[in-house]
Amino acid sequence: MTATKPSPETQDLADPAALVARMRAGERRATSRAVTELERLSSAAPRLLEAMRPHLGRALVIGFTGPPGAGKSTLVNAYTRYLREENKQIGIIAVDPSSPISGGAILGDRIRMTATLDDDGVFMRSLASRGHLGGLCPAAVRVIDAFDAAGKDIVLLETVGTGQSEIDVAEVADVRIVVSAPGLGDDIQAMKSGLLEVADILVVNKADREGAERTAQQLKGALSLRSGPRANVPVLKVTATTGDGVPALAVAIDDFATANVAKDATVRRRRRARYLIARAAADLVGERVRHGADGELDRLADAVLAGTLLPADAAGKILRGM
Ligand SMILES: Nc1nc2c(ncn2[C@@H]2O[C@H](COP(=O)(O)OP(=O)(O)OP(=O)(O)O)[C@@H](O)[C@H]2O)c(=O)[nH]1
Ligand SMILES: [Mg+2]
Repeated sequence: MTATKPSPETQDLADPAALVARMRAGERRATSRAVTELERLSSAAPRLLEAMRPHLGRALVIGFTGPPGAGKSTLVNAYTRYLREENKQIGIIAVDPSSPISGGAILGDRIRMTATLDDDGVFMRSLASRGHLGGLCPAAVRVIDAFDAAGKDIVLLETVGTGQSEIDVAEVADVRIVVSAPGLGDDIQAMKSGLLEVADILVVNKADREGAERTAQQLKGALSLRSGPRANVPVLKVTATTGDGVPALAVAIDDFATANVAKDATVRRRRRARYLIARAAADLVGERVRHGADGELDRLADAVLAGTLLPADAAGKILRGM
């Protein structure tokens, strides 16, 4: 009998510490393997995370969110080029809200993120936010850890700003950049409500287009209505396609990080862990409400209909029964 030769995957995973060492030495295949295992939360993931733990906490996570088509991918590409001039090691995570089947946006990102091609200092991974309604997926947090363990200095995280995702980005990223552009119409209205709340820096991209200055003034106007630190959020005009304005954005990011990002890695990583717990809790409650305790749920629904119980109080009852 001949023993079957172990596959490269099995070999990679047999010794997680060796895999992490190879990641840190810049071996792309090793990083790719780790990212895939963590993304899928495979059976190898816990041991891998254990081997990574001593190396976690260095990477700065910068989130880019904003309406579809604002130019987030193009900007991430331009900023990556800038950071590569400074010899920074970069990890990019693009969360694709579309179905995992279409794949269209992922292909588009690859085309726009040309800085990631043929450069060993850049590693990019697209994730589908399956079932998470456009929100960030918990898998993204694990991929951040993989990039961090691989020695990336900066992780750039792109998500489309729809509903849940801006809240998620706010919790996960150390620096939050909201990207808008002229001509997005009603999206500016939407940004005023949700996205503005989470922005550390506002970018008006497509500054080469008519209306960019007006968009910038509108955003400044909306910001001036708030009090406290949110009133001082910088609004920067950028042309991602040419790179105009990217150095000024880089300075603004550095300034923000120096002044506001906790030096203590535990503080930053704790926020991400809290996000993961909250997401898991929300999933559990959702499961329970949808699949468990049908009779109880109907009873509570009738009470809500009768006006004797508020939906939030009904949710509290379900939670206490868990
Ligand atoms: N004129 C101009 N066009 C730009 C600029 N930046 C991006 N674009 C174009 O805008 C379109 C959308 O750019 P993307 O970078 O894919 O935008 P996105 O926000 O990542 O889009 P989604 O990920 O689909 O939400 C592309 O056709 C880009 O070439 C810019 O600075 N000026
Ligand atoms: Mg994009």
